[in-house]
Amino acid sequence: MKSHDAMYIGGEWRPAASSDTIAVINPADERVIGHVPAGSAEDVDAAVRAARAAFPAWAATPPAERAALIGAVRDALAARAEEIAATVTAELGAPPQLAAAVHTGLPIAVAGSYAELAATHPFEEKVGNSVVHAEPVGVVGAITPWNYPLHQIVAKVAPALAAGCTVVLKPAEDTPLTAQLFAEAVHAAGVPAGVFNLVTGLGPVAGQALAEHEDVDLVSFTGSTAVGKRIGATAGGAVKRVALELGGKSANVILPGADLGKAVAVGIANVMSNSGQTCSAWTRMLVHTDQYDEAVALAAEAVAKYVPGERVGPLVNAKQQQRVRGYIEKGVEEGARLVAGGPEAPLETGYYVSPTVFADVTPQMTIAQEEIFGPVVSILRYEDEEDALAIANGTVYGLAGAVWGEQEAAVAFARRMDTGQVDINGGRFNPLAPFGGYKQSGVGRELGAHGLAEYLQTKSLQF
Ligand code: TXE
Repeated sequence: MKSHDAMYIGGEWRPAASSDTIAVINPADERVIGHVPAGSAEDVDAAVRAARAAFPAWAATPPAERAALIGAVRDALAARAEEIAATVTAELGAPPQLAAAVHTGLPIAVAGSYAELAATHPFEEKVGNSVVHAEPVGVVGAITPWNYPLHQIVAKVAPALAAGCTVVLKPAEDTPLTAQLFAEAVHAAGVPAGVFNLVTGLGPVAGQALAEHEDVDLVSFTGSTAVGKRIGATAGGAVKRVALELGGKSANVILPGADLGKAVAVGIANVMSNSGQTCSAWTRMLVHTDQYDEAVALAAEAVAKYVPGERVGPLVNAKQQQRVRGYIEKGVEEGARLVAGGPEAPLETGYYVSPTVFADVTPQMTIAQEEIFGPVVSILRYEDEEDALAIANGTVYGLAGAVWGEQEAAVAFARRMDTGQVDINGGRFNPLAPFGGYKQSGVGRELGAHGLAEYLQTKSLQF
């Protein structure tokens, strides 16, 4: 893998302030595949200055021109799709098919959606005797995680640029090579210098410096709830805008009228995809007591198809592998019944975890409350719909969910769920629909017009 030994700041690759580097490791074979600079507060400051300098001209650029440049970024990404997919496979461990379809195809579609939205969004609106202008918030500090390396970047940078904001990106230290490819695409597209800047580095160093920088107007963060809370507190203290996409513990509610076989199979597939490293994963399967044993048998059958090293990749790093194995041990300790998998690593090399299914999970168990972020499904039993609703809503999170059943009943149930997104009988991904959390899953929305609105502030002129 090719890696830059520099930061992308002010339209060029510049050496970092210090010579410290971060090794990038392939989690499937534990080999070092590259090094990137470990950015410092000094690098972050240089990037924020570049973004500030570029802001007035970019904000004043007509939306149609911004749209054309975002379209050019989309095309530059599409032209290098194979290389992007290979890079995601190398630094995240995603199986090639997943890397191509989800990790590459999906963010390219999201970039395309913002090229269109930037061109069509009404940045000016008449409200009675007022004209309301939607103006860019300013300089954005974007901090992204490793689980969907390119998607997380595009979901922040594309709407920010569409709004007329300029950006400093601090990507996750585990997956910086995809971020460097993104910076190359921005450069190739001809986006003006300073509009997008990349600082690689560690979270508590470069990430924290960006989140605390006084000349950043909006911090958009996706990652752990613990870090998100800290960033939210800092932003609140400084009275600056913040968007947080945090953890989840989503419920997959199977109502008695559902196609049980399909609901269980898709539910298992949803969690096994990306080795369970998806904030919206349906990690709690809720089944009516009359269908419980059948669902558990179907789940055991379905999960057997997910072979580590083939359909299921490793976890991103040794720390995450340990963490997930620890949760599986905890599940056993607290009395849940292992139906498949377990805490032992399935392969000697690579940060793999066995696809695991737990039955007899009760709502208060740790594995039913905390985000595990691995290929682990908990199957819970409910007595009636009210019980199912209480269980579904009974965590601190509220990011996503699924309901299976007769259409009207499923929609009625979904409307009572405290969560930001619900798939009814296996819905399809929609890049225009808002994505984001209720409760401790976050603040703000990504994707579509709602995602764009995060980067805008309004000014009313009265006549
Ligand atoms: O997250 P971190 P980690 C959850 C998931 C996972 C857990 C831990 O449950 O098991 O978080 O993952 C940067 N100031 N999610 O440790 O540390 C960091 O460099 C500023 C859910 O990898 O939150 C990276 O760029 N930034 C999630 C980003 O924050 C800081 C996706 C995320 O890393 C920082 C990932 C600091 N003090 C993990 N410390 C989702 N919602 O999709 C770290 N960072």
